[in-house]
Amino acid sequence: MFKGVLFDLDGVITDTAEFHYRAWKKLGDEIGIPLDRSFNEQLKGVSREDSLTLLLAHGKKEEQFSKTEFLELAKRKNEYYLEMIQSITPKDVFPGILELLKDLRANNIKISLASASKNGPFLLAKMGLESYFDAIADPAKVANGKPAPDIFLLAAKEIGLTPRDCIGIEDAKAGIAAIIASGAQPIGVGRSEDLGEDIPIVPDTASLTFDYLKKTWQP
Ligand code: B16
Ligand code: MG
Repeated sequence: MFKGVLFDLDGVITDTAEFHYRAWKKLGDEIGIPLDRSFNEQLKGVSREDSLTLLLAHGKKEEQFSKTEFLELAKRKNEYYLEMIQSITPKDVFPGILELLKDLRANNIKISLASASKNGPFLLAKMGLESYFDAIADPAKVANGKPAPDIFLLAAKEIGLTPRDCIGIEDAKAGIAAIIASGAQPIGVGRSEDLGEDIPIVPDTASLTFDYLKKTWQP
């Protein structure tokens, strides 16, 4: 049986993936780089700076901004995003997640956050979920963002486990790749067209029950 679950946040615990999209879209419109939902799939799970690099390349404007301007754009996107997430409450936790966290705790399964977001601790506090988490891996402490395994390796380490004893849950292609590279077993939330045909996928978080996790676990 698995001993730990490594949770992505944006798009798995709550719908902040939508806010990230809207904040990037607002910034993109301002700098003349229109972006749609299909391109946005590439940004999911990817760090703020790496997302901006992808966005500028998408608009063929990589050369147009100095380092200082680049950092200003990343800051501006985060300000738009922060404005949007102020109103998040416990009611915004996705269906099934609270029950799953409670069941995991009742069964002595360790819970760790493996989010690329520097806003993760703020969001968990807003949703009243902090006390369910045994650890929050700090994305500022890892060298490489998703799809590299670093954040999942750290999330497992911080609960005293090897990723081989853990399930990782993700809504992003880069995140699934990161889970697989870490050695943990992935479960995707979303569509197999986006996340892969060869892993367990649920269409939404309501299907993420403790029983489902036990069923997908391969010793
Ligand atoms: P921030 P996750 C990721 O969170 C988001 O999916 C991604 O869109 C975002 O750019 C990244 O966090 C960094 O977030 O700008 O708040 O530090 O999906 O890994 O929980
Ligand atoms: Mg995500």
